[in-house]
Amino acid sequence: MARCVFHIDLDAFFVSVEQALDPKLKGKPVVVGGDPERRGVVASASYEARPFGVHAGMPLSRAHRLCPQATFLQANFSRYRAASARFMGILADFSPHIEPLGLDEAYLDVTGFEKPYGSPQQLALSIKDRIHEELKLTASIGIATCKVVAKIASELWKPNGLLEIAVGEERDFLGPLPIAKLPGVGRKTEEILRQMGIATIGELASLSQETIKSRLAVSGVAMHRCANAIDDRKVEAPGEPKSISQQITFARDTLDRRFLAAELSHLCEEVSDRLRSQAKQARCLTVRLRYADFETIARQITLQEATNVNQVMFFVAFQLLNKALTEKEKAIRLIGIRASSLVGKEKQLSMFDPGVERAERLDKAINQIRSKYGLTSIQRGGTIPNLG
Ligand code: TTP
Ligand code: MG
Repeated sequence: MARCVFHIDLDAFFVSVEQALDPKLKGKPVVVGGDPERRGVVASASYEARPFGVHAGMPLSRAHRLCPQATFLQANFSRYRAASARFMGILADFSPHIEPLGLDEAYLDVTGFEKPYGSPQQLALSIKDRIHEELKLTASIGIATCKVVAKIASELWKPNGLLEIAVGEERDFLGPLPIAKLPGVGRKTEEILRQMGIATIGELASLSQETIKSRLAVSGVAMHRCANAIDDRKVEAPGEPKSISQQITFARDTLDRRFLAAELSHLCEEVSDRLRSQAKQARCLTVRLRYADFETIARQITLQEATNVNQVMFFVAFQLLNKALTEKEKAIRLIGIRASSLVGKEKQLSMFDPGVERAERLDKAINQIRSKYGLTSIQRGGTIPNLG
């Protein structure tokens, strides 16, 4: 039996949440991302700002030049998280088979659940109504027999869209669309395909699998299957996160070690908090640096013992930062930290005072760093040792 898969994506999500809270912003060009005088990028642009060429990922300064009359707002993540939780709650009322893909997007397998509504379209309209009534937001919904077709359909009919691709019509629907509409086809892949004379999904679909495999290896095969609307991926809640990361772009490029260390310390606090809230520990820590010229490097270490202790993470990350700073004297634009190789929290050693356990872990980490980078590379004392 054919499946009935929905892809649901909220329209201009961050902006629409702001417009719902402040109706004066409705129908106007609005950009969420931050102050256009400062560095940063557009996170979300209202549909009224898009005809001016404003889109997500563009520097705010450029968005301001293109559309100076737009209202620029700082992102307010707690608002978006709250709206997202309510959005997912509404979807879960229609089917238990839900796969969130971020804050404003989800797949829903409604096979069999459409019966009481009369048709998949009627069910989709009920979802849209509830989202509108309860959240004052609009959603676009694609309906198809598989994920990839449903996703392309929802994106094609934005905003406030509803597009159903009937069973058996998937390939005819995909055929004329440009290859860039296929998920996973980025600029590089698009260029390779263009060089092969492939501009549409239909042209990609008609290639032999061997031809595409020889140029794009395994990812080419996956794309080729999608282009032929062969997609049996289930709708299921994603597994555990593989890593937790946090990064910050500075308002000004800097080589100020004290400032960098302080920022790193904040990032470690945030990541270790998130690890602890998920009862996870990390075995691997990575510090990423992006220089003023956009060169990006990563320095990584695998710990002998997994941790989620802020102090331990900071000491380790600080050494990785120091090492990178010694290697290159270039101003830094962005710093980030990633905790990966996550494991469930070990059982608590209840006989010990947690403070003792923490100190032991710190000692272990310091010893490990010393053996790797030398005895003088790390010192106890103030939080930010030896910055000179
Ligand atoms: P999207 O669904 O890609 O974008 P959108 O909801 O703003 O607009 P659309 O109507 O085209 O769906 O992303 C959802 C939210 O994720 C978006 O509102 C803001 C955030 N986001 C970023 O922070 N940075 C980005 O580069 C993108 C693409 C999205
Ligand atoms: Mg969206």
